[in-house]
Amino acid sequence: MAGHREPIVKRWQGNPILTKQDVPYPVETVHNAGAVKHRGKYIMLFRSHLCNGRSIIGLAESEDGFRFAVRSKPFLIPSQDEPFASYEEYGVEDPRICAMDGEYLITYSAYSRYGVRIGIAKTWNFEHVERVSLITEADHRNVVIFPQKFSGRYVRLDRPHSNIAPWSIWVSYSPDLVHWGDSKVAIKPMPYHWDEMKIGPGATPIKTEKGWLNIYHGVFKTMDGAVYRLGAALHDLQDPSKVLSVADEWILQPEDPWEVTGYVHNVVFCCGAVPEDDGTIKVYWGGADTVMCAGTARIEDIVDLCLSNPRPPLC
Ligand code: BMA
Repeated sequence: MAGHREPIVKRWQGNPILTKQDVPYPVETVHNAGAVKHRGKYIMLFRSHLCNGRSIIGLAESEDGFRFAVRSKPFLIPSQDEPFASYEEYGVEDPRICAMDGEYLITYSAYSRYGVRIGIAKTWNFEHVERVSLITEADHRNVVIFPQKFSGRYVRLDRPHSNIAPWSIWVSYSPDLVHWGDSKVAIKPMPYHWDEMKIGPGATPIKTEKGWLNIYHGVFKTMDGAVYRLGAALHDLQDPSKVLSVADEWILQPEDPWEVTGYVHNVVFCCGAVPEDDGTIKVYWGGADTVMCAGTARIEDIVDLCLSNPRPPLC
């Protein structure tokens, strides 16, 4: 028997795919990018720390999903207009992109003296971008919107902070992208497990035959700090608040030198994955909050991992 499992996510041999040297304006990091395919081209909206420690969002484009060129100007910087300006003064972070009805909804973390909340911006062409709404109070992060409505409502996964329970993944609904409610907990970290400290949604969910694939991050606290890994879960196709299965094992952990060492060591953090017609996906992740990396996986392999060796979603 082999001493290790075949990797589910195969790393691109040219990793890291994007670093601060590729950015034509001054930034210190390039990480945690949302990703989507738009008119045959791959788009990444990536986060960068500036030298003052606050973050902005840039745009990179690619023909093949691996070799990216960065636009000359940032894509999303803190808004000057209210009500957004007050809540974005410390920066905008960790964007996710959801293709919906011919537009792209971008959810991002908005940081300010009042905490962290989630904003939505939208674009149809990645040239113009406009703010839509601030959809949570403090403290929420990691919102992904399902790329389909359910009984006429938008559905999101998110991760509120709480001092009482470990930070879990929740689901909420909205008729209009402004008002959200009917919230329920969906997945909780599992005690003494690779994701025991906290979990949060990662990539925008991907529709598969067996359910919505949710690639999420899970964190384990060690004597040397936290380790961020990626895991996978399946949500019911008709009712995404219903979790069909959570894979017991992670699908990716920090291993390459630029994932193990950097601005924050031992981090792989996913904000986007792009499904392809041949049954594979390209998964994108930030390495050590410093660079962007990519890999490929067969969707069926991740789904099988969820179904063949699950752990309870709420334990
Ligand atoms: C999380 C977020 C992410 C970051 C990760 C590791 O709490 O801030 O943006 O990648 O920590 O530092």
